[in-house]
Amino acid sequence: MPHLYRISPLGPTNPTTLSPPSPGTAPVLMAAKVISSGIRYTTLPESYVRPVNDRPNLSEVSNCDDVPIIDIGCGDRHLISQQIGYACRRYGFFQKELTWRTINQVVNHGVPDEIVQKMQQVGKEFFLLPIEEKMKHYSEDPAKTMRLSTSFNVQKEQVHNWRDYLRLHCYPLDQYSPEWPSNPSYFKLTHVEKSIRIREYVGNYCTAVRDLGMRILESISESLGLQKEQIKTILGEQGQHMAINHYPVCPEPELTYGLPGHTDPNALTILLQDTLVSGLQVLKDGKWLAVKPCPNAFVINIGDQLEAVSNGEYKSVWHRAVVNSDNPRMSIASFLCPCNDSIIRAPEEIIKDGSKPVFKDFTYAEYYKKFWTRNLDQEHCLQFFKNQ
Ligand SMILES: O=C(O)CCC(=O)C(=O)O
Repeated sequence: MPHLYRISPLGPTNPTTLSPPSPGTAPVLMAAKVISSGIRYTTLPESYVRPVNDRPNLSEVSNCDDVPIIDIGCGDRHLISQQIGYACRRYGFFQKELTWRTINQVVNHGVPDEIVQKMQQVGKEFFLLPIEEKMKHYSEDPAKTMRLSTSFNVQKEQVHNWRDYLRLHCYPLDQYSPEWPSNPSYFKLTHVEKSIRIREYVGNYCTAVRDLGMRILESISESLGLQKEQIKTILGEQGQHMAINHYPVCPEPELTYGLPGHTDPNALTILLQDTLVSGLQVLKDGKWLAVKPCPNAFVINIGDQLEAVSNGEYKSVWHRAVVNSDNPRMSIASFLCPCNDSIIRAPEEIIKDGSKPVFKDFTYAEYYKKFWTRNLDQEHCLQFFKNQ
């Protein structure tokens, strides 16, 4: 049966024929909810236009020149944890009045170039697939473990974001990789070979990034004066998700976001930026600053769970993605997420004598549920879990 997609409310008002009918089949009138549909927009559809007081003001954004760069492969554990601690505290704990939160970049990270390039290739090729192929994976249900979607939370939000994304659960690999898309196609490969290839490329990347994330968590633990394994123990058997974000060329980038300002609900995010096209911005002293892509580096964001586990000493970073009218942009975010049943609680060692922990105890499942009931750009979700 042909797939018929309605554009409303996410796209132009009239459905558009995007692909010619295949020989011998009925014409497929198709228009997609996603924005990577092949339509070249000349104006921004109404549902993406932000109110005047909530626009990116791109001309006022300057470059962030001092994102700490940490050589994670230097072999000196003590130095790494000192640098991570410094980066995490720098504007978070010691200068609490500032809104700059914790973001840093790691180089010499041990994820081989070839694995990174293949991952980027898969991401790019996926979003170049014909719309009908991509839409096989479309869903607006955040509970799905593999889905193509758009914006952020289309069922809840008032204004949409100029982003499509493929979201994959990645750990345990054996459990989730069989449900990943078996396209993009690699020339001259059989269907079976193709699906092996994508699973191999993406799977290798996931494994390498997970290993990097675990090493960073150990350093973070040590930087807080805790045992190396302590934070990992609190977080339990961590899940891992990936968002391959695709931001198509946008006709009016001043009027919308790829993703509005938010912090990540998970523990740690390992972000692979597009090497050529900028778009990531972080909040510092109440101003948005652009983080230029740094070759061979991952951007590391502290997420809400590490803010809670560190008793608010390390802050989760406010960041956003802006779009542009010249080039599409891709970013690949890998999220390490506590086990659903883990009790998120700061260890006694880092709670000052006699004081109440900053946050109530909660499970990650509770937090994640709350996170998805909101719009991305609402009040910080951690506020709901604060001790009075
Ligand atoms: O595209 C980016 O640089 C940021 C992506 C992001 O914030 C996210 O996926 O949560």
